[in-house]
Amino acid sequence: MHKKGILMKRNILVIDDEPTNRFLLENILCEYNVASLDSGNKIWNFLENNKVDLILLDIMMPGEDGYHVAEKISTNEMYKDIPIIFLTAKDGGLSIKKGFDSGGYDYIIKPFDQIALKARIEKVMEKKDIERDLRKKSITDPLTNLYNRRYFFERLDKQIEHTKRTCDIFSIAILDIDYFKIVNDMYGHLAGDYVLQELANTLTKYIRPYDIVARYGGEEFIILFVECEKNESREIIQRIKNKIETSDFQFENNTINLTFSCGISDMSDIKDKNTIDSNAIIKLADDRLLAAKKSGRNTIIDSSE
Ligand code: GH3
Ligand code: MG
Ligand code: MG
Repeated sequence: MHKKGILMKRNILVIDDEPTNRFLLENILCEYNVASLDSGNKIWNFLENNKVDLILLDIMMPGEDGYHVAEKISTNEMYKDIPIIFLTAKDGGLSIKKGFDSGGYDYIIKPFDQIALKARIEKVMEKKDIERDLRKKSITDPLTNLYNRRYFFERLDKQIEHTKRTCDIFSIAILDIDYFKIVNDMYGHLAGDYVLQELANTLTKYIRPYDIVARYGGEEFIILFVECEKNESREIIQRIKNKIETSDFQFENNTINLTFSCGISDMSDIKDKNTIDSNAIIKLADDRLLAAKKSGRNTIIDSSE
C-alpha cells in the first residue's frame, strides 16, 4: 500500500504521439516518475522492463489507437492490474463509453485542468490500492499467509483449461499433518498454529516459484505442481517430508515433532484429457491421502492399487 509520508514515487507511463503533450505531462507531474512513449506498439517492451503504476493513454495515434492498446493491456494476465486513464481530445458520450468498455479506469478530455488531472490520478491509484489489498485478503489464508482454497481452485481451473489446449502436464499433492489433534491437545492451540505456520514456510521454501501452494483446510495443504509429472513432484514432497521429519519445532519450552501423509495425482491418472476437471483430479489425490493414513501415516502415495 502507498503510505503517505513515505517517499515512494509512483511510476506513470504516458503514451501520446504528440511531443508537446508528452513534454507537458512530464513537467507537470513532477511528484511522480514519468516516462513517455510516442506509440502504443512500444508499450510491451517497456512493461517487460519497468514497473508501471498507472498509464495515461491518448486515443488518436498513428498505428494502433488507444482503445486497442487499452483492450490488450486490460486482458493481459500480467498487466491487467495497471489502471489506465484516457487523456484525449476525443469527446462525446460514445467515445467515453468506448474508453470504459475497452478497459479504461477513467477518462479525461483535453485540454485538461492540472489540479483536476492530479486529483483523478491520485484517486485512481488510491482505489487500485484498496482493490489490490482486498483481492490479496480474499485469496490469502491469514494464519499461514499461503493462498486459500478459493484461489487454488481459480488457478487449478485455469491450469486445466490450459492443459486441455496444450496437453501440458501438471500434478496435485494433498498433505495432511499426522495426529495434529494431539499437538493441540498436548501443547495448546497456539502451538498448533505455530506448527502450521512453520510447515507453510517450509512448503513455500521447497516448492518452485511457479508452483501454487494453498491451505486446503485446517491442517491440510494442497500444491499444484506446474509442468511436473508425479514422479518429480513426489521427489519434492519427499524432500519436504525429510525436512519436517528431522525438524524440532520449538514452541515456548516444548519441542514438537511432526510427520505428514500425502496423496499425489497427475494427468496420467486421467484417461480422457477432455473430461478432466478439478474435482476428479483432486479426488484421486485425496483417496491416496486416505490410503496413506490407513497404511500407518507418514507416507506418500501416488498411485491407486
Ligand atoms: P490424522 O492423522 O488422521 O490426520 O489425525 P489428526 O489429528 O491430524 O486429524 P483430525 O482431523 O482428527 O484433527 C485435526 C485437528 O486440526 C482438529 C482441529 O482442531 C485442528 N485444527 C484445524 N485448524 C486449526 C488451526 O487453524 N489451528 C490449530 N491450532 N488447530 C487447527
Ligand atoms: Mg491430520
Ligand atoms: Mg485433516
